[in-house]
Amino acid sequence: MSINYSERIPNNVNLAGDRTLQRALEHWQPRFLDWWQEMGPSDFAGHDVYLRTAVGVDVEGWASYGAVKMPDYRWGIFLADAIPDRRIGFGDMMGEPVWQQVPGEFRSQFRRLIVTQGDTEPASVEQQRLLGLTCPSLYDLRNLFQVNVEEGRHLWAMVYLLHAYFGRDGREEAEELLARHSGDEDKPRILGTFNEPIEDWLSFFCFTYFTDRDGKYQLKSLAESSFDPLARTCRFMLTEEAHHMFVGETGLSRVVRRTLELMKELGTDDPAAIRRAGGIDFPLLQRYLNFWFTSSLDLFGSEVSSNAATTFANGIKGRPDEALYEDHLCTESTLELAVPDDKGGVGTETVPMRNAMNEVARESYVKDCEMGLKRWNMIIKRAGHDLQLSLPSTRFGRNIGTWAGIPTDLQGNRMSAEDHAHKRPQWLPNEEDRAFVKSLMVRVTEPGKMAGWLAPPDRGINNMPVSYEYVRV
Ligand code: BYC
Ligand code: FE
Ligand code: FE
Repeated sequence: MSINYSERIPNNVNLAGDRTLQRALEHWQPRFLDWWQEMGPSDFAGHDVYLRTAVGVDVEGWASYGAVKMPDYRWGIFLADAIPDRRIGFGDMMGEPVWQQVPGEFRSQFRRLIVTQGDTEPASVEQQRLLGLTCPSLYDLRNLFQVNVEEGRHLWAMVYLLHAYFGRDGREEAEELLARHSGDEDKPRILGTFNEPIEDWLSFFCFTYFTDRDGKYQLKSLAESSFDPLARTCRFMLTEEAHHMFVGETGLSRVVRRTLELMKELGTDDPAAIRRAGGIDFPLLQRYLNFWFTSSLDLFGSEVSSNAATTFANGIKGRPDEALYEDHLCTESTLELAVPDDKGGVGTETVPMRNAMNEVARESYVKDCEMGLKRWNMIIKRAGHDLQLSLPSTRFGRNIGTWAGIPTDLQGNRMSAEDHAHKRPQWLPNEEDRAFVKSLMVRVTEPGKMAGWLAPPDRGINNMPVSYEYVRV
């Protein structure tokens, strides 16, 4: 069904055909707008931003581009087209028709997952609220706002499901999604990474590279769900998500390229010299990568999880790209996990596959993360340097799961807590790093100009030149 933009809430779910639901969502809409004004991007409400808006749900040509003031963005409800005769693809009910309603016995599990997914979307907007004030270029400012409005729409996607399929407690959860806030002492967001501050653009690029990519993998898992409206919502969200990770990957590439330029100009890779010239040295970049990668690993949950086993068995949440696996039941298979042994080393434990589904998803995610590193390392190598960026061990710096709170080095070797505390400033962003990065954050708003720590992008948005005025006063 095509998207209807003549309604107050644009949608392709025939909202006008269900007056009660439509009224409930129209009641939530002004609260969302209040939240956007209060917690969303600061200072730029009156600016024209060159944004893309969804106009269809086909993979090709689903977006139109044009100048929009963010508060006028048409947030709506868009589901990918239904797949005729779709069947459950994994778990105990494999092969049965998918569900158009939530089965009563799985209601609370679905609600928990949808609320958790929904919570991350506005959280990220809150985390990025002040970044516009220090944008490195108008091109980047526009990308930030594109990501922000789409995360706002992802919130709409989950709120639609809560309202349409969960009745009164769904409506209450939708209110709570606007009441919890990132980093709030009393009412924080649900998952760890979404309470971490994002106060500089290096963190923003790391977040969109690593944390939006967790979004990709979680959405892929939920796109396999037997609850068809959830699967269809997530399938469409994934098409939007690609741009968020593009912002992260190209942002970090541009940091690398700019640093290499400075190294060439200065004839040295000395971090102090690079900092004096206003660039981001590679050891510092590596520490930021370590932090955001590690934090995002936690978002997959514990390696051994009864929640994961239950949601897989019940067809609620599959593995990312379930079709790539041969065995969709996983009743007999097992996974070997690296676990801390009692001699201060690393041992192994064999766990039933269903309980290890979080780890299976995390492993796919790590492989995907490595692609960017390969690309950045290629750029570094081509410039004639031996230095390589890398991802730390998945055992390093964890706060969730088997390795939570266990001190290891970047390779995952265990070590004493004292030794770890001593080395930590070399491995994770330290006070000095943060202060330095902060000092680089100056606002650049002349069309086509870039801040000194960042190379320009290869091309603009939607075939527009890099020097296009992407955000206009
Ligand atoms: N921080 O059995 P466990 C995105 C909790 S990102 C805090 O280990 P389970 C986006 C867990 O909630 C994608 N708490 O794990 C990106 C549970 O608590 P309850 C977001 C954590 O349940 C950028 C307890 O520990 N989507 O879209 O198998 C910008 C035991 O859990 C954490 C989803 O996450 C943590 N890191 O799996 C914008 C998908 N990890 O319930 C957007 C929906 C675990 O016992 N969520 N806990 O009180 C899920 O699938 C699952 O809830 C999780 C955890 C994968 C998160
Ligand atoms: Fe999202
Ligand atoms: Fe995203």
